[in-house]
Order: sequence, then C-alpha cells, then structure tokens
Amino acid sequence: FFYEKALRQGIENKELITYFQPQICLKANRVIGAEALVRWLHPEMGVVPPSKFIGISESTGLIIPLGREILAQACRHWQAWQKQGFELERISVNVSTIQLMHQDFVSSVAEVLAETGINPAVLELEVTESFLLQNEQQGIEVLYALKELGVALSMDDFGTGFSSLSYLKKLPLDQLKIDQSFVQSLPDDAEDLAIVEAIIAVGKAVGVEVIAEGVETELQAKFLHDKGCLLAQGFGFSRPLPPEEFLGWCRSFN
Ligand code: G
Ligand code: G
Ligand code: MN
Ligand code: NA
Repeated sequence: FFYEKALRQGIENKELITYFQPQICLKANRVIGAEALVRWLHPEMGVVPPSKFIGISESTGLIIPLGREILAQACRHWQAWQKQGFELERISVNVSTIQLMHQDFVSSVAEVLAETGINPAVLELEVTESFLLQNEQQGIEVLYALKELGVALSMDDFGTGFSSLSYLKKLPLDQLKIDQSFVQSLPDDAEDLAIVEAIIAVGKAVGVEVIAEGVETELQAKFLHDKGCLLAQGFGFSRPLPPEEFLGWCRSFN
C-alpha cells in the first residue's frame, strides 16, 4: 500500500502535517521548545506514523520535498504562535542523513528561513550520527554551513550509533539528545543510569546542552533534573500534539 505513488500523492494533497511535542525546561518547569514530528493524515487510514513511510520516502528521494515541507510547516507554526503572543525559544526539526547529504540542503534551509522570516536561532535541526559513516568530511562541512545560517544543531539518538566520541570535537553541535532507550528504565536500571550520567558529563565537558527524550514519569524527570539534565520531552509531559492543540496545551502548562 505505501508505495511511492501513494506517498507522492499524499504530499501533493497536503496530507502530511507536523505534530509538535513540547520540550520542557525542568528547572523552570516551562515549555521552551517543541520537536516537529511528521504524520500522514490519510483520508482512509487516519493518522499514519512516520515509521510507516519515512523509510520509503528516503529510498525514493521523496524525503527531499517532504523534509522541506515539514521544515516550512514548523517555521510557519512557530510564527503563528508568536503572533498569538507565545514565543517558543526553539523549534526542532528532524533531518535524515539523505536530506543532510543532499547537495541542495543548505540552500533549501536558507530559502525556508527567508520565506518565513523566522529568526534562524530559533530553528534547531536534529541530525543523527549515521551521516558520519557515509561521508564524514562532507557531513562536517554541511554542519558548518548550517551554523553559518545561524541555526542550532542537535545530535539525535545520542549514544546509539557506532561513531567514536571524537566527533564531538569536530562538529559544531549545540545539543545532545539522550536516546529514549536509555531513559525508559530510569532510575532503576544501573547501566542506563551510568550511561545517562556519562552523557550529561560529556555534554558539560564539551559545553553542549543535553536534553532527554522519552521521559514518561515524574520520577524520571526529577532524577534527570537532579543529575543536571535540565531539558526533557516525553509522554510524561505530552504526546506529540496536532498543531491546533499545541498552543492551548503550552498555555495551561506554563
Ligand atoms: O513521531 P514518532 O515518534 O513516531 O517518530 C518516529 C521516528 O520518525 C523518529 O525516529 C523520528 O526521528 C522520525 N521522524 C519523525 N518526523 C520526522 C521528520 O519530519 N523528518 C524525518 N527525517 N524524520 C522524522
Ligand atoms: O527518532 P526521534 O527521536 O526523533 O523520535 C522520537 C520518537 O519518540 C517519536 O516517535 C515520538 O512519538 C516518540 N516518543 C516521544 N516521547 C516518548 C515517550 O515518552 N515514550 C515513548 N515510548 N516514545 C516517545
Ligand atoms: Mn528527534
Ligand atoms: Na531520538
């Protein structure tokens, strides 16, 4: 069912939209950002999660127009919320390695920034370590070019890849995102606890902010805060929300 043609049509019919998961400052207990997460609002299937179509979008190249559309939607929603008096410090958008390594990626980000007129510092791009395995030198150059645009960079799924930590010295990162697999069993699992503490220490050592994802319980949030991880997102605060519900949720939380 989920073949190229269906997805292409879905993109053309504007069926692909972004949900937003709030990111919380644990110190202030306030929403400071949001991660944009794509959903396919299929006329017959209902809400289709990205796990069902990101793979095919990558193998067909459709991730290029789709990714650009998601980026533009995220920036437009940020602006709409700002107009309503709610100014998020940042909006995070996932970027797959195929997008990042595409020759036009940096210029497409620049175009979306120009089109929407948002402050580039508000936009954070989430990348994964896998680009380093493909073409490390090219990947590093792309990240520096993105930093020139003024956007922030986050390393998603941190700790799950096969890369050496030495890249932390080479890459212009602003944030490490602790993968939810390490957060899930906190604070009971001794290994996960050690890994999370180590990531927080690495973040401090290289001067990069750390955020935990997959935070589901109050105990996890308290534990992370006490260990010095001051940012979190997860079902414990909110699931990814449709854009029309996001602002209301943030207003009642803050
Ligand atoms: O929202 P959900 O938890 O189902 O997301 C599952 C996966 O899909 C995550 O790994 C996330 O990185 C990926 N994903 C979600 N939205 C996007 C997107 O807009 N672009 C890319 N490249 N990946 C996305
Ligand atoms: O790959 P990436 O880390 O971008 O994707 C985040 C994914 O994690 C999304 O699919 C999102 O819906 C999911 N997610 C977000 N918060 C939680 C959580 O608290 N628990 C679980 N199990 N999944 C979560
Ligand atoms: Mn992500
Ligand atoms: Na992740």
